[in-house]
Amino acid sequence: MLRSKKRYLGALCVASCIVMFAAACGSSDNNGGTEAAESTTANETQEAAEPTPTTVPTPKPEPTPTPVPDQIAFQSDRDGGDFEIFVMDADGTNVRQLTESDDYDGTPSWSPDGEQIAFGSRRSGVTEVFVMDADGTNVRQLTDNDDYDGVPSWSPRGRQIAFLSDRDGDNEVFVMDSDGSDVRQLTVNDDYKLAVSWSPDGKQIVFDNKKDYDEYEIFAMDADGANVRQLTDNDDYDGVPSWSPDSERITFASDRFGDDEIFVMDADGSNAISTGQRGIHPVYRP
Ligand SMILES: [Ca+2]
Ligand SMILES: [Ca+2]
Ligand SMILES: [Ca+2]
Ligand SMILES: [Ca+2]
Repeated sequence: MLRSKKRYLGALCVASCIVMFAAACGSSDNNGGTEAAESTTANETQEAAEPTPTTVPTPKPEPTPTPVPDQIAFQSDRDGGDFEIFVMDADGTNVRQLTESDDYDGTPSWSPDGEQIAFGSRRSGVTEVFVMDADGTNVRQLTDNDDYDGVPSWSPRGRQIAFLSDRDGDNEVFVMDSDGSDVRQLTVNDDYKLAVSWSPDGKQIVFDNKKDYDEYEIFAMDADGANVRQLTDNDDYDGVPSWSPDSERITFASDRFGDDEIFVMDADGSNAISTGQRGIHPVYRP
């Protein structure tokens, strides 16, 4: 009984609202107020007995977004000895240790969907590229040979991983599918490399290349290794490049003015300017 009474009152309220709205819109003469009031009373009784109109829009509750805090992966030897990989919320809280080995674990790279982390580890004797789930479980070894393989950089769509390997005697840029298959060597020369970064649009890979320390220069190439372009050319250090989110700029470190400073240039190497800030290893926020 109580429920049917509530339903009745609810229908009554809806009906009167509709009628009042119609009356306010439709009445144009001076007696409208009185007439509207009268007809409201009459219609209330009549419409209350009829089914509740289905044209009244029912406001849908807005879904409440679940905030996922920005996270940062990093390597640290805070426990002494070898390095491990950690993840924290971007405000420095909620630090979790992801690796636990007696050897080097470092250079973490997030998969684009944030579900996995590629990294370099020396746990099998020489540094190799590994992948783990973002909680540190399900570790898979992607490279397995007697030479250095490290510094992985995930492609923007997550299908491939660029990395450095010295399997031909010095570090070169390689690419493999994200399951470790189909390894391709992209650069061939006698120089050493420290960093590799895939452009967010997927089209280019930038890397640094040195003949000796002072001659580190930055190069870019198409993602298949073709069309290598030298972007810097001077007698000073230029290294550890990283793409802007729109793939149109590159940030890097250079000591061309004395100290290591953070620079920015266009993707073709033009318009290189110093930010005036000392530092190394700059990375744009995605
Ligand atoms: Ca370790
Ligand atoms: Ca190896
Ligand atoms: Ca080589
Ligand atoms: Ca240089």
